[in-house]
Amino acid sequence: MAAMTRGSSTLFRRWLTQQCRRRSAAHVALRLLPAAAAATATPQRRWPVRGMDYRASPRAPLHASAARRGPVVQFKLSDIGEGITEVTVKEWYVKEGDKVSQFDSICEVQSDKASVTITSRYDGVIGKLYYRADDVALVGKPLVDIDTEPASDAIQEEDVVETPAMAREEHTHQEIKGLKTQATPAVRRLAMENNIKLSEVVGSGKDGRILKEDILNFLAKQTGAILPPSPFRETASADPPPAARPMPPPPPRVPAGRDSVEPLKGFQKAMAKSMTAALAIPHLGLCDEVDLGRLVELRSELAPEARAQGLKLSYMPFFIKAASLCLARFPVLNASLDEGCQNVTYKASHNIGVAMDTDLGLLVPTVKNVQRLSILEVAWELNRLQELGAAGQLGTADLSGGTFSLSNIGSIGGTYARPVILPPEVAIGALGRIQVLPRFDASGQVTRAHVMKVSWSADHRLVDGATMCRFSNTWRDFLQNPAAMLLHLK
Ligand code: CO6
Repeated sequence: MAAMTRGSSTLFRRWLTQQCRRRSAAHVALRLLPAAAAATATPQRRWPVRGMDYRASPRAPLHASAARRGPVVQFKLSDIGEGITEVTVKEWYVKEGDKVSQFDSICEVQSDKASVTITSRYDGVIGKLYYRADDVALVGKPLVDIDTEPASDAIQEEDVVETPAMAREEHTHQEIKGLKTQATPAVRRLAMENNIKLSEVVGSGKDGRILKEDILNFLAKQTGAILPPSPFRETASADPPPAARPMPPPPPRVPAGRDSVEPLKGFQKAMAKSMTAALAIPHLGLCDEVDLGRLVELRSELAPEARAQGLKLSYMPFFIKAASLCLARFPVLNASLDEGCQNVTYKASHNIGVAMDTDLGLLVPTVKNVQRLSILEVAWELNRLQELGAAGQLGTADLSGGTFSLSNIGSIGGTYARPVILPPEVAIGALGRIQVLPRFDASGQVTRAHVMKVSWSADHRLVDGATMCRFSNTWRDFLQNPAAMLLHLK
């Protein structure tokens, strides 16, 4: 069997290289397309970004006509969709007195569903900010005043444009003295804070994009400062194993000896809401252990090759794909129950939510249609979601539509967990850390096994223990014999 695993892994490796090449080309094309579109778009264009609701915001014809005379335009926070009525202002990219151009990022706001960048439709000067960072801003209420330029032909009827933060780079084209500068809002902010004009900085990124390093270098040249080492993340391979990760310092939030009361906001508020709803679900629990020896071997062969193509191949894509193969056999675990427990909907798509530990708290972005994806495609998608999660830029589309979830608590060192179902889903699995432990093999000899504990929770109104156990056994078998998954790959 080991020989079979090795033989099939060679085949798999060849196939992986092809897929990586194909994927890289597609990835580049996808990234270029919107940028090209942005460069040629008229100012009126609303950006077609996946997952956002593009319903027209309330019109403000007064602004349009008044702005042509160069008045102060009062931006109101317009409807973001999804029934969102309030957002938290995460960060301002401008301050009062700043000059802004169309498409410049003004601020980033956070709802309980997504992070959204508000961009300017006007050329002008910021007159007033109605909120401070961390304040709660209300939909329909003023967000910012802009003294528009009399000659501005950019006046629109809508108050603000909302774009999901994940698409920010596509909105950062700016014309300054005839030169187009490209930079992310964070880089613009850094420039702004240091009174640096982007038009004076030479960008070292793709197509002349200005990077954070360019700003720091510019600053260093101006001040003669010595730069610290690049703050950009090392590759995944340089990460220490989970158990060896240094403990992050505790945030100094509560002054010693004093209680502090803070309102729940954003994702934390959403977690409180969904976990309260989860209390209404009678959970059944089932735990088992999986010997991942062969998967550990297979991944160690494949990961360097994937890494060479710019992809981090962790264990998760295998766990996710194995779950999807099992959901095809046990569709009741990829279903939802209506409120009165009268009907069950069996979902056609395997949209597998992955619990993610981010600076904003626990988020569960979903890898969509896993039933149609290869393990490699799942890995690319997971990489994308992790990057967005790390940057606090996951949008509504990525955070909704889940049909089943996995929580890898092992990646932060946990061994056992009791996962809580995310309604309207009916099942979730928690995965512990892979430990090297002694186990008996088939001939009764003690061997080194790579053991991972898995804990499942299912909605007992719909799922019985035997079904959950059969699902778990099938999932375990796929992962104990990963070569068997090859037979199901398309
Ligand atoms: N064991 C051992 N090693 C692991 C494991 C386990 N379970 N999981 C990941 N890793 C390794 C992984 O292979 C990487 O190793 P190298 O490739 O050699 O560098 C490394 O740890 C880092 O992996 P990473 O976390 O970056 O990627 P992965 O794809 O495994 O996981 C993720 C992605 C989004 C799941 C993860 O980053 C994450 O956020 N995990 C925390 C999830 C969480 O917070 N769950 C709790 C939710 S609340 O469920 C809950 C019931 C309660 C407890």
